[in-house]
Amino acid sequence: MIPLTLSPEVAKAQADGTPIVALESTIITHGMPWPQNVETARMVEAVVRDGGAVPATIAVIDGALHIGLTDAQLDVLGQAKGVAKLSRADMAACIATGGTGATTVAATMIAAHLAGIEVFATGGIGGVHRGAETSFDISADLAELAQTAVTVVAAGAKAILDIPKTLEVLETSGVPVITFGQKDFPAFWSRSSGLDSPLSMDNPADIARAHRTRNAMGLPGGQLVANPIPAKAEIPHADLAPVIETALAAAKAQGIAAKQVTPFLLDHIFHATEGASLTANIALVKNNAALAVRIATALTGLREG
Ligand code: PSU
Ligand code: MN
Repeated sequence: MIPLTLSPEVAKAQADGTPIVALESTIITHGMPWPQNVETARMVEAVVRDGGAVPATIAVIDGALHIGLTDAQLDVLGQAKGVAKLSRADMAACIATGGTGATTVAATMIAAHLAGIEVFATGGIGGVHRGAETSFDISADLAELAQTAVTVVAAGAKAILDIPKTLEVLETSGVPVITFGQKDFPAFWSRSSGLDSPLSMDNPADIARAHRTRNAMGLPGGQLVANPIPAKAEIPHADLAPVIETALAAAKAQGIAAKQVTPFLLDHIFHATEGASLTANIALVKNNAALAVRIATALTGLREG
């Protein structure tokens, strides 16, 4: 098997049976501007530690697959220019050629699974883009959820995506979509997308048991846990809708395609909202990390039982 570079903290957690929560790095390099990206990464790691678990931020650095980054590595990654955005298609090539790259949800799931980590927290997953019927732009995150047994906690899908089509693809690929604490599927910056969530649970222990039951049944793939943004941090959909339309139009006018689409839209919306979208994004990632800790802790209990 490919060698993993575990941070000392992660190695100790594995030896001790302490719950571990995986975290992605594309949100740092392509999802938020510096210095808020590094500050957020540190805050999210602190949330995980405060909950009694250990954070494992994942990235490829000089050809090594890191499970857990040091503070210094986080700093370098957060300021580096031109870091690759890695998904299932290109992570192995990056490792094989000694490159450096940040992991998306898909790549982070693969790495977490290799390291035996079952729970992963992020902001939002990639999904079916609007206009996918002509562009075919569907994030590899969805196919990954269908095949890799990691439970991913996110704040639903962003309104820059086609949320109904995203839910359809998840259903077709057999991915459980579990909204935490409400019936409505959340839409990242807003608590509600106006769509019913396929599943809903109020208890992290139920989510942990559902994860284990799928494993026990031999069903491949993970679960998407949709955790609504805290009410006080929410941006009403009506406020964001025109900003999103402008961002999508700008992407089209500038011929933005493939991997550049999501980072371009996030950056555009950050500027158009004068940072309000980022403030909300930070709040929801922390909220997701806190829930991921509870699920990871519940899973540890099940293993012992
Ligand atoms: N959502 C965010 N911030 C992000 C991303 C999603 O709020 O930074 C990143 C994640 O790493 C996700 C990726 O896996 O974007 C999806 O990219 P694409 O749409 O190109 O598959
Ligand atoms: Mn895409």
